[in-house]
Amino acid sequence: MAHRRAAFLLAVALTVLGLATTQAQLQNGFYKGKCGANDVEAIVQGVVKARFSREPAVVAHLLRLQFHECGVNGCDGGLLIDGPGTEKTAPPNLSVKGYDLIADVKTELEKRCPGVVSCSDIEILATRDAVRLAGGNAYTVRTGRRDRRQSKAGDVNLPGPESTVAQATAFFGKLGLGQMDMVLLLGAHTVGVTHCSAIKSSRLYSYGGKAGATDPNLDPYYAFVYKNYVCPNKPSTDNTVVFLDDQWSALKVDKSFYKMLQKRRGVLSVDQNLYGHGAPTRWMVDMLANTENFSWLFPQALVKLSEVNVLTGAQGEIRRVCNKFN
Ligand code: HEM
Ligand SMILES: *[C@@H]1O[C@H](CO)[C@@H](O)[C@H](O)[C@H]1NC(C)=O
Ligand SMILES: CC(=O)N[C@H]1CO[C@H](CO)[C@@H](O)[C@@H]1O
Repeated sequence: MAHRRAAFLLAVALTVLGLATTQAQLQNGFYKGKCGANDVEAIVQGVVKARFSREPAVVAHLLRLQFHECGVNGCDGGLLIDGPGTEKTAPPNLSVKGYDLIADVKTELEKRCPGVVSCSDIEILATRDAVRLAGGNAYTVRTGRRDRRQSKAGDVNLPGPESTVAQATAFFGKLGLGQMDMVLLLGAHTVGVTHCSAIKSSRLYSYGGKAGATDPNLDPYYAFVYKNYVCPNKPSTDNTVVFLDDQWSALKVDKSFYKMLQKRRGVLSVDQNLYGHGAPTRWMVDMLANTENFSWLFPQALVKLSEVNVLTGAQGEIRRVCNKFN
């Protein structure tokens, strides 16, 4: 009898705990009815759409922003805080863009319902909208994230462009993401650019630290084009822009990235390594290049990334402006 009562009380306690945690979880349409008669997600979409029509590269800016946001202490708005000493000021930030778009969306929302929509949710919603505008599938994201009152440059430990599959896998593993998620998320390199500085020494002119050596994993025709036309070996080309994917679909969210890897035309080593001989990820690249699965698997991976270590409920805050704590 006593046992049964104890079991019953335990069940009640677990239910109450369960409810308490459910309350503090992300939800579909969290902002419905919370911004007067306004549709928060439609407002975000409107701003992204207007920007996209004059600056299609915004899809690349936002995808990278979501990675640098969620990959460091979770999707908590920490990347957006102005320095000194914040995540934004760490070296890998140098080329992250899209901050101004997040600020524009925030301004629009604050006019209608101040203090309601978090900056971290804006980042995730805006990226979702941009992916769709750039030819990706539409997808639903849950909302209700809160913004962290902390942002430290010292926490930024993102992998470098020459990472091996093992190193990259370990990084994504710490975020709770598997190898397939990683291969899908690196598919974001189907849009956007890098700079010659990221490939000159490592791939074109001193592979493996050997002066004059070219990376044998790079298609010889591409190596020729890069060396002679795009990134000639002189300092002035360091900031020359190179598309991460092929020139013809460089701003389209599609599976072409994986087709490039099959031809040894991945730009960054970290990308081409996914298709290395004997790499555990090689079959995934083939599968994504040879099927239409990327269109629906990519959104799923983005959603997983968007839910890494989020704050909800009464945690954190809703910032008034995205680049400063309240
Ligand atoms: C091992 C993981 C990764 C590494 C080492 C890596 C590295 C890089 C590097 C070196 C650049 C070029 C930066 C520059 O020269 O300006 C870049 C650009 C980019 N990355 Fe990644 N990345 C990784 C994962 C991701 C993920 C998970 C996403 C998104 C889901 C992403 C999205 C992008 C985008 C869209 C760009 C182009 C940005 C633009 O054109 O503005 N990356 N990445
Ligand atoms: C990808 O698509 C093929 C058929 O198009 C299917 O057989 C396969 O199971 C899919 N892979 C994954 C990981 O969903
Ligand atoms: C926008 C921004 O804060 N950029 C900073 C990125 O980090 C470097 C130092 O690594 C700063 O000099 C930039 O100002």
